[in-house]
Amino acid sequence: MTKATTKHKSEKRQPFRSGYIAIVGRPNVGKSTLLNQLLGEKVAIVSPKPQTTRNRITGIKTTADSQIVFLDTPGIHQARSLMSRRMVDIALQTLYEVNGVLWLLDAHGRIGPEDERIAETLRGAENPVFILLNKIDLVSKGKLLPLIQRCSELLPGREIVPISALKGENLPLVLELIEKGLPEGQKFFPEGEFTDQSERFIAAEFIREKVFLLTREEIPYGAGVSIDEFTEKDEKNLIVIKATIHTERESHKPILIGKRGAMLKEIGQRAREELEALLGCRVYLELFIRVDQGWTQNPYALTEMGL
Ligand SMILES: Nc1nc2c(ncn2[C@@H]2O[C@H](COP(=O)(O)OP(=O)(O)OP(=O)(O)O)[C@@H](O)[C@H]2O)c(=O)[nH]1
Ligand SMILES: [Mg+2]
Repeated sequence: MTKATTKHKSEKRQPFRSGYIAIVGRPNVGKSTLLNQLLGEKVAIVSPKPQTTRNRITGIKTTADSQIVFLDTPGIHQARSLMSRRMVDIALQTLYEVNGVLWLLDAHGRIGPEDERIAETLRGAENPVFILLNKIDLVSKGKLLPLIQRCSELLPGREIVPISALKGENLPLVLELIEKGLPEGQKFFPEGEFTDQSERFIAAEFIREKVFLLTREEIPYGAGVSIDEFTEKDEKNLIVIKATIHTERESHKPILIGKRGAMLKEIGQRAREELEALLGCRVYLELFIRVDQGWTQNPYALTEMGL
């Protein structure tokens, strides 16, 4: 007999629900911030620059009543490079594999033609689509109503929730709405697991995030990170990570290294601190830089990076 039936004999316990939910939207609208806030864990990297997320990032939220598997995706935009095209394809493909969609729009930015194109894609969706108007902490209440109106015109008949992913505003309501719309089903992942990304992948992403945060112009967009070594030394409570930052151009290399290696040191130090917190042990991180001319246009190099 379960706890619920002994406690409330007349109350019937809700069936367990589970499913996959895509998080989509234009670049920089706050998709990865939302994923991290919903989970209370950092699984996706975040930066003020658009096109930060390049792969599909899984985040798992398990409660007593449900398991939601969130799929954070790269921003949908007019792709020019091969890498951008692959990123957008990842996002669009995800729409076919889920039980529901969170479509994020930026209340502080412009709602424009790219949002209209996304709306068109979502118009025929049979599963629940929730429109989340994000970054409401940056707009006055008076400006919100016309924006909500605009959203309802873009995609009629769908629930619209104004949120602040950064401040956590209205996120419990979002979770409640998602849960209600999920099909009955079992857990896909064991309790306690909050992502299926490997530690190697997360390590590469944390390093890439620091490149995004610390460098400017086209440098972050031409950078990719691969892990060359990831060795756990249990007896020393230490993980040794050796990673390579691939850069597209010879001219980017001295910038990534910095004056007397200052930039590379800063990238490494910040990534190491975060990795130590995530992995719960000391991390020895060694970074290398390699020029891979035009790797973002090379199909094989992109596949190597999981794109
Ligand atoms: N003020 C405010 N800033 C936010 C909010 N949500 C996200 N941001 C900021 O917006 C920027 C972009 O956030 P991300 O989560 O990386 O956006 P994204 O949609 O995942 O971006 P891509 O991966 O590039 O598509 C970051 O600087 C965030 O701190 C919010 O609710 N309020
Ligand atoms: Mg992102």
